[in-house]
Amino acid sequence: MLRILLLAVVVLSSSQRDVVAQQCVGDCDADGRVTVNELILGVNLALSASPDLARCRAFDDGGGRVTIQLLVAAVANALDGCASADPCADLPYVESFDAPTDGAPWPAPWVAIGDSVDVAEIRGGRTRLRPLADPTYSLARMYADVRTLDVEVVFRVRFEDLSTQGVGFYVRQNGGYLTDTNPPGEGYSVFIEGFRGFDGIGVWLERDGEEIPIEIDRSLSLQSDTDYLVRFRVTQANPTATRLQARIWPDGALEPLTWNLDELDQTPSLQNTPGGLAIDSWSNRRTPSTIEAHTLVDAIEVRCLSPLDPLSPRS
Ligand SMILES: [Ca+2]
Ligand SMILES: [Ca+2]
Repeated sequence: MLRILLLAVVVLSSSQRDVVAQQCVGDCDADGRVTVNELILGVNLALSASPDLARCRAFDDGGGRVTIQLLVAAVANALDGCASADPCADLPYVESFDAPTDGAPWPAPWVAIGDSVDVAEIRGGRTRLRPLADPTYSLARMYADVRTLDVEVVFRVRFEDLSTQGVGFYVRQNGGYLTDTNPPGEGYSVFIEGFRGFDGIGVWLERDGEEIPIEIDRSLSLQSDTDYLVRFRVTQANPTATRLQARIWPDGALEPLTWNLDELDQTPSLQNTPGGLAIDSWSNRRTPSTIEAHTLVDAIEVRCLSPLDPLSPRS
């Protein structure tokens, strides 16, 4: 039975590879390759009535099942390599969060990661996110498996209590949460903050689960309960460096022509490394305090900047 299914998957993969090879499905240990052992594990999980997907999240279809399409994609990734997948396959990604019902969960593919989300819901056509107070680092993170590499992101952000809060928006994010997951969190982000005695926008990276500022513009003057728009561009400048550009302006005002930040970063593990989207809600309040304020993110647009994409803004 196992051999027949594997054979069927291999045959199917030749015709469906282009359709499904958009993420590194089947790469259980996230080492950038899909091995025969990982394929066999996937088939065994597919044959199980109640698959233990903790053994390999890279075979989860999002609903706790291993579908034939996922197995086909895994074979394609085993043959072609993970990096060969089309980096624009999931893009553009546009989400208005205009859910009809207040209190609805964030729409798929957004999921909470890290066990630190207290509130994550839709209210008034936008997201509300709030972390659980932690003894050392109060950070809620939502993740979306939307493949990004060279991209431009625009989103709207609002703070209920800017003096205690920050909001991060990650691309190339690997689905990890700080050092709590294996592998730990990695990615590039823009971070808007007001909790350290200045109002700022920064470009940051997460490496081995540690969030590190690359550069911060501390010259802003932001306010709570006010809508801002943020544009964040991440592009592979050359094989060893990524360019990170970010700007913020009040919603309704004319968008500035200049970037607040325009930086290069050479962290090896983040070069040419695709990943998903993540949104962080940070609070400087820690236990035994509680956290009452939310951060609100809305109107997300993510566009591919690959020169292969005819709709790319770069062209
Ligand atoms: Ca692997
Ligand atoms: Ca909305």
